[in-house]
Amino acid sequence: MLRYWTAGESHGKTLLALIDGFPAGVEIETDSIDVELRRRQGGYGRGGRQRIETDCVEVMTGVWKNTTLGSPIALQVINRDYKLERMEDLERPRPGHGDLSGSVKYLGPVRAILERASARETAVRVAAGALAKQLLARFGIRAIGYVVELGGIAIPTREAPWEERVRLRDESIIYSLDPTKDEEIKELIDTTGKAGDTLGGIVEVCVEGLPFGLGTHAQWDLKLDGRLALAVMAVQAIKGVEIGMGFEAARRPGSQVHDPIHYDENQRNSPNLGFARPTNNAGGLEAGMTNGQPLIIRAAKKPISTLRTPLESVNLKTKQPESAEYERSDVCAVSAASVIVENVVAFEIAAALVDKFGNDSLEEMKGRWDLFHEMARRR
Ligand code: EPS
Repeated sequence: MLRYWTAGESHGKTLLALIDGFPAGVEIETDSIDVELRRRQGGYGRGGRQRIETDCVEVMTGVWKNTTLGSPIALQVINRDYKLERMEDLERPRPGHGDLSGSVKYLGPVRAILERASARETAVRVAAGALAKQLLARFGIRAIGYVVELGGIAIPTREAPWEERVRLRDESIIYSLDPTKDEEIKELIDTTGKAGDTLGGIVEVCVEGLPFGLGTHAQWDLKLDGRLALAVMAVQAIKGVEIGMGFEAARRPGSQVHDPIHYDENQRNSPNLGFARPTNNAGGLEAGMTNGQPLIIRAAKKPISTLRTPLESVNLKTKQPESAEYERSDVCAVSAASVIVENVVAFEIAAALVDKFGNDSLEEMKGRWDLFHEMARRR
């Protein structure tokens, strides 16, 4: 089983990820993890914190001569803005944040909740996902995340070769596949920020190169769509997840939803084993298993809940009405969410991959991958 936990507070000393069950024999490159960390810090509309931090990963355990040992891997991203001991508590909880429910639940200060609830923690989730991507790359599996809607403005995606999509996404200041929309969205972010308000949006992740049979139909908590939904919903500020056609499938008859099955001998050696599908409304998952098609998953992110023009709240001591607290924050972190969702999805795919092909060593996984594909083609 491949899994991970994180630890760390937003303004604490450090952020940690402890990864268990990562196979031995995978050569690790920290530079490409750092690229993902820098992307997470970017995107138009981010706040002052990102000018303080230059996130980079340190691999603390589980690696020898740049190669994984099969033992637990601890990753660290140090907070430059470590100041937790000097920070005060908050008295007026921010609507939308965990301030109120957390301080009631733990019978303690708001600071204790917000420091861990903050999306700063996603830095190490991205690091864990970026590490998992290095395993996926050995099997030709790759993931790309991009913004498809921001502040109510829809941004078209496009059918284009992988490298072209990566180029467009990296060109866009908000990480969409249509940089010509950047200016309009930049203006919206600027005017929203000036008004002391914040914006949400929708991000999409596409994973290509997936084999048949990751996940299973056999038990509810092992279905891959369920596991992906958990991982994505568990990202701060995510309020909804769709796979493939998503909610739109509920509005159409079956004939306009389900993807017909064709067979094309020429595609026999590709991940779909020749079972070509003219459409991919299922988003690569049927009955909780991958079906050889690309995975398409979307997530809706609510606007950041810290508002410079605050909403009504209550002073927790006096119970009198007062405006909510404001602490330095972002106007919009939807671009960052596209990086985070891409990486948490990558981790779940890697976990499903080791469920199917084992996780002792990369060499054994590869052998079992080849054997499975040979057997599946022979059927
Ligand atoms: C974040 C760091 C935080 C916030 C943001 C995400 O830094 P700070 O609180 O020091 O300004 O910018 O956190 C939130 C959106 C939140 O609600 O807490 C980051 O690194 O992603």
